Amino acid sequence: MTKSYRIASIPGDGIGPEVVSATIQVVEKLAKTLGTFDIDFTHIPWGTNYYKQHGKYVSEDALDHLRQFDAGLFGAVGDPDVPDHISLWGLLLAIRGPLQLYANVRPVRTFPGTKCPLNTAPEGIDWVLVRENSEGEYSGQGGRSHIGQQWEAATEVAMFTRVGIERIMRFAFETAQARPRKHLTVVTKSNSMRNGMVLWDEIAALVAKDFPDVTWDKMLVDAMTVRMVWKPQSLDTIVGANLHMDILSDLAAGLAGSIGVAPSSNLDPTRKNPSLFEPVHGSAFDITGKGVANPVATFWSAAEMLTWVGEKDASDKLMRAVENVCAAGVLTPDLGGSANTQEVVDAVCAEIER
Ligand code: GGG
Repeated sequence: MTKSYRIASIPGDGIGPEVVSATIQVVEKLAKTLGTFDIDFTHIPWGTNYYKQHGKYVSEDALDHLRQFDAGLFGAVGDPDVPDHISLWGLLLAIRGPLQLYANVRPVRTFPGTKCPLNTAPEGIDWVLVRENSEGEYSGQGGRSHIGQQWEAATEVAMFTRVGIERIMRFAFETAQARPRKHLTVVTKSNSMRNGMVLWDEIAALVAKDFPDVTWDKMLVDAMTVRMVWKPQSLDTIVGANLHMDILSDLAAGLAGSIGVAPSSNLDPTRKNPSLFEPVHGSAFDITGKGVANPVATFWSAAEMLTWVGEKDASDKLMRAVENVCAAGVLTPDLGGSANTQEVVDAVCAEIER
């Protein structure tokens, strides 16, 4: 029997609608060509326009609504008219935390036909970054006092729990174990942050005992930035806290080629809730509406989504098509090419049909 998937499509702001619409065209072409599964995208209009009309970024029943789907495909959030912390907490963080999408997986790879812009890794980069996605600096703990006074104070508490660290550590070791090199680097800042980060170190050492076939090491986040630039081949799978990995994953994407190709998966590994797939990049207002946004990060996010729901062959076919198109030089300007978004879509669709 042909399997059917219901996907929530949340294009959001800026270039989000452009890259999500590009991806729907490509995934629908894939489903039609293969004929092995059906996929149905339902448009959900959450984002800054919705906020301007309704005073909130998502509907009242947002979480229950999302639970009706097999997965979500998200574009971007952020708009010059609204402070970034309002839009991010109103939309993305309002979904990730409550749905317990605690594992944010960000693979980074140099694509055929592209190269590392700074030439730090002439042979290309191939890493998987695992970002703890539910606590740490993004747990929403803290506040402001003495507002407007000289000694106004603001705290942003990095909150970590044993359960939260252990589940992401286990997930990261499993991810490393499934890759050929079986190597994990645990990133902390346990010299200056002497509570939460020390707990990370302790739990890493405990969980490592259950994975004797995985080699692992640990790095302070500041030193890690240097290692990523100077010794990229020494790294494979990398795990760290929410803020650290938010920053390192942008660096990784920039080193490997372009943030325009970097995907991410917000996973609930228990599968109680639908997972959400999105490009790493944001709304990119400088290029919104120009038709030149790179859709590859969202294509790759959709490929990760297909793997997650159980359509690995379709996912592999999509990635092969994207790689062939890149290798043939059909690249958007962020990768040094001159193709526009629709030309990349058309080239990938043609490649899928071949
Ligand atoms: N497509 C992802 C997006 O719009 N990201 C905006 C952003 O600032 N994200 C921060 C985060 O991933 O925590």
